[in-house]
Amino acid sequence: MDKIIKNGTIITATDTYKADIAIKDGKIIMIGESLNDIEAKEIIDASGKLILPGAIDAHTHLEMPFGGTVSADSYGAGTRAAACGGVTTVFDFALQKKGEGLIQTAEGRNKLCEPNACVDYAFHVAITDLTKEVLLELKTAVEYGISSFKVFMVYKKEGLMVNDGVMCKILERSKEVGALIAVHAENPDLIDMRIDEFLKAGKTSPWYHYLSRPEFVEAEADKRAIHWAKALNAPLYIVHLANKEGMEEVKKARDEGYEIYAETCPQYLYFTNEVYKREDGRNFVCSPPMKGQDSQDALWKGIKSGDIATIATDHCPFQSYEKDWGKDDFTKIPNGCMGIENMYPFMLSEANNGRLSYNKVVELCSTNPAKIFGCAPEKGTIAVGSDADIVIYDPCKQFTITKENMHSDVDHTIWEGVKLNGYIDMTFSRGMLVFKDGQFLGKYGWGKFIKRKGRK
Ligand code: DUC
Ligand code: ZN
Ligand code: ZN
Repeated sequence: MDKIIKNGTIITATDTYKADIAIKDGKIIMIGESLNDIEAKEIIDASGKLILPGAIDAHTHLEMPFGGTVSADSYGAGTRAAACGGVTTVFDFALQKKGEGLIQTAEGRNKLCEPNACVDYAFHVAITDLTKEVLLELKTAVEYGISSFKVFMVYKKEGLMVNDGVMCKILERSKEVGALIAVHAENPDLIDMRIDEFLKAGKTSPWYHYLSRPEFVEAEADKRAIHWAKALNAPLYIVHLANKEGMEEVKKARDEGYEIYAETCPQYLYFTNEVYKREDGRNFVCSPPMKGQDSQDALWKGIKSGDIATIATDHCPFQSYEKDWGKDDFTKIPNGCMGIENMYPFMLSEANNGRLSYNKVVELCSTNPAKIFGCAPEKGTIAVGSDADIVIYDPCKQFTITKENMHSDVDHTIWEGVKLNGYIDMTFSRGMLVFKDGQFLGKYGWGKFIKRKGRK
């Protein structure tokens, strides 16, 4: 054996039990009550610690051209921060350029990602130009191992948006080929109209970023997306759900038996729109924006009821000087925040504080994304035969997030000063130790592209 992790408490989405784990060639080979007779090159004592599957961040934007710049974490830096936050698989968004094929888009991004990734990764390709060829290629892309695609209902001026007709065509085709469509739901016409009014009135602070995209702007698009998915009986995944009315619509559709998945992000579970009144409010500018307390409460309720399927980060950070472009005009602030290193520790700290169970955190941050996006059971659980993507968590360690103890390339964090009850001790990616006691120990280029299964 390469490694045995002894004396820890294993947490999966369904079970909590004490056992030892034996690892060989990057896989979990054995799980047993006490693997004392097995020889191993290394024994890791996890007494008093929890052993969890590595998290899957199913929503990142690494070195992505956006907002007049490129998001500040490269594939190397972003996946390094991921490893240090217990994330062992990252799903990045690859934006299709006009005229490009879907596999071509993914392969283009892979050229940047493969030499640098510190953890395993996959791509959702964002469809921005639906030609006849692209419609046909959806099938080939699923066979290639890319089984999820994104559509934007916003970013019209930026050339990323698809209209309702295109969205419906994609949804219909996704059903035929066994793909899952993820949607960013906000209403662009309302946003543009409101931005125009605010700028004309000289209302330029980050608070007006929120007011240009308030609850109802997101809710309308959630409802529209769900309406089309229901009408076509196609599965749908709503990314970064942040509002109460949308949450209620998801719940209603799910209660009616439709396959609708909702993802939310840690920033919506911790911060509210009050952040936009702060001096550093521009650092929190992302889309959709943080919403009011009622929405945050509804998201937590959705977690409890099972109507939130996953937590992911929408990690898309920008440096302070880039955020400062919008000091006097919120429309000039590049949209996006950091979170890849904070998601799992934050959610686990909430579990440690009794807000939800550790099993539920594992389900939301690891098992569900693996199942929904076609990479279970290799990813997303602790089981014999699964990849040894493992986090050892110390529930007694107290941790305060600060820019200095983070591992991304960004010069600030919206999570500055947040205190966590419990923290990650170690992260293993396919059996290799990539994080220990605050230090990144991984390797650039270690991460592998994950070929995923389609839905049938
Ligand atoms: N929202 C952001 O805030 N950043 C990147 C893309 C997005 O949809
Ligand atoms: Zn988005
Ligand atoms: Zn996003």
